[in-house]
Amino acid sequence: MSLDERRRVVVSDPHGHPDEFAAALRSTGLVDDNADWAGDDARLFVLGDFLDRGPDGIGVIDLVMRLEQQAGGSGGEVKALLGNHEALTLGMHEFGPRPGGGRPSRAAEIFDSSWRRNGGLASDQERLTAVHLEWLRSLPAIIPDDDVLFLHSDTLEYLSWGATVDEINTGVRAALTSGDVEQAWLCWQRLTDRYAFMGPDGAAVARDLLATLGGSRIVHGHSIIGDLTGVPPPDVKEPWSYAEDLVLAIDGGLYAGGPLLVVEL
Ligand SMILES: [Mn+2]
Repeated sequence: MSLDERRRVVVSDPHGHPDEFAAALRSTGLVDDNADWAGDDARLFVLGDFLDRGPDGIGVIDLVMRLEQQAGGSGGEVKALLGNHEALTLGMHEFGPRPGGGRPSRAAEIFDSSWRRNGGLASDQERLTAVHLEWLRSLPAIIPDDDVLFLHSDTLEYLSWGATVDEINTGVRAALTSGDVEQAWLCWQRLTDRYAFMGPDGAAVARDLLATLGGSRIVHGHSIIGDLTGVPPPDVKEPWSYAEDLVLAIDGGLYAGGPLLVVEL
């Protein structure tokens, strides 16, 4: 059980769809018709992948940043996690080919092709400001919240950076600000891994990760419920609890025709 008695809501993977994101939040009373915070002292967790695959990733980031500011005014809170697409966006910005920059390096070509294959939009890259970049680089990779461990990705790769939440968040931030293309690439690759809690050992794997990092339940986005369960995304209606109820998947797969689930914990 949560020690904090305020309402706790979680949503993930809005992927460039600010209007759908605002509508989903509006349906649970967290924002009003202008997409301004109306959630009073509620706490909203957004588990990453703001960009790519949808038309307006910057619009999603601007909305989350604005709600962060507004929620504080009424005793609420908005907390955002780093997704693999944020790592990709930062890598593309820093190491991708420069327009008119001549022949790109091999590293630039690799980032560029991966970004294209994963739904990257030039319009998002062009609109990234210094404020967006600083905000993205400051996002934690993991948020522990009382009983819950919030992750973007269903992977154990987080442990490559350390054995505590602080070590991991510090390591990821260092990688994203290192200026080192190898570290930036590894960050994107590791956070793209998935399915760690599936299969017969899934519960044991989840239990081990919770014993290491704390919490009694993992809540993640990233791997869409349709892919985890075989249910077509348009038929997904609710989050999926699995691995002996130690893990909750909440990404309905908006970009694949599924719902943007807003989940009360
Ligand atoms: Mn993801």
